[in-house]
Amino acid sequence: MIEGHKEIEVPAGVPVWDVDPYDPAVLSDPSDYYAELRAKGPFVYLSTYSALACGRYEETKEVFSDWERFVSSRGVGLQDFSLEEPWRPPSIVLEVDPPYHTKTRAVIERALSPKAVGDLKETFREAAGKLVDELLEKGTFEAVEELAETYPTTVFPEAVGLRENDRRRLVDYGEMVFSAIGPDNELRRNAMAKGPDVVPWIMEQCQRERLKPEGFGATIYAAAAAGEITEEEAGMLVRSLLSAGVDTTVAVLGSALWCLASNPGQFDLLKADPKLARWAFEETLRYTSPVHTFCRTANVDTEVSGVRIAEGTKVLCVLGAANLDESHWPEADKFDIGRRPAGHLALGAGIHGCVGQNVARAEGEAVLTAIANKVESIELAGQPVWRPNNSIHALARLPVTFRGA
Ligand code: OVV
Repeated sequence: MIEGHKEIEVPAGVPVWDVDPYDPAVLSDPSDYYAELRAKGPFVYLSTYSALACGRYEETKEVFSDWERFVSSRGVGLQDFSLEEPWRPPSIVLEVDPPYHTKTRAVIERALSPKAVGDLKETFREAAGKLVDELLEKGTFEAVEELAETYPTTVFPEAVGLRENDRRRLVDYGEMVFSAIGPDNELRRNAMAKGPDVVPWIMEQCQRERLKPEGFGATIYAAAAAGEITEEEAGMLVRSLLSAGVDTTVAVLGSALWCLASNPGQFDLLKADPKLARWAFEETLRYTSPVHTFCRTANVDTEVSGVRIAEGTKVLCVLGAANLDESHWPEADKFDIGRRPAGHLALGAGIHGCVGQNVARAEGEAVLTAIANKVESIELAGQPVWRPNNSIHALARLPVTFRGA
């Protein structure tokens, strides 16, 4: 066993590479690793982890979306749940396959439906306008803490219907679940050390009586009342919202600000037409891939692009590399809000594609529209610092200056 999964042989024709994709230095600045991964071939064998990795668009999409051959029920990190006990009871939507997945996915999809999210848009816009006004007042501020973390941890717990909010615990739980999707390295162990403080609080907030009568949580519990799922399953689906809904949106908002601050020409285009906010958000997803890597596990002996993949093989699907693949994206390394990057893999693909994407887009559009309408210029006020995480690509610090009209 290596990192909780079966040791595999190097498939014929696959280059062996000794890079550690989970080295904090690589995680903080992954573009050379992404480029080399794509250049080496459709797959590489990572000797550090005895796993395959792919970063070209076609293969990454194929492996990531084929749930029959490449299952999620054996874990979407390096650990194979059929061989090792996971750190928490597995997610009943992320870490399962059909037919069970179909049932839980339907419930969570209903809770986060376009209609449910549409009803929140005005609240999201108001919150964004107010926050951007406050930041304009400050002028120079720390955009990760004061914008990227503040905004989602204000509007999202409210949308879920949490009676109690604890920004720090929500952010720390996100850090834990996303670092868990990786090897047992120092990053993972540091994140896990917060478990005793954070996990009981999170589990408590998932209970029916801790949720308001309106919100995503209430809709999920309504499915339990209707007999579609059990109360326990409802609690687990609320846990999924709290697992996946915070660190992802924190990451993308910080990265969007970074993209606009470092590409003033693109910010000018956004200002000239604030309706481009949704495309600026989408291009930020493609360009920065807030979830950089998730794994799948081959559940059968199979073949992709002529490469034999044995049952039990862990495949790192490097979404961040696929989203910058120059053979799929013209001028892939350019942040271009005019691009309309349909088909990017930042929200995954196939049956496990991000179920919260309507919520994420509503948050992103609200914030970017408020910025486009109110802010005259965005400038970096210091060096951006990245925050290495085993599956999230996010900034730790981003000092910026907003100037108003
Ligand atoms: C880290 C993550 C992503 C998506 C879903 C979940 C967790 C979950 O707990 O369902």
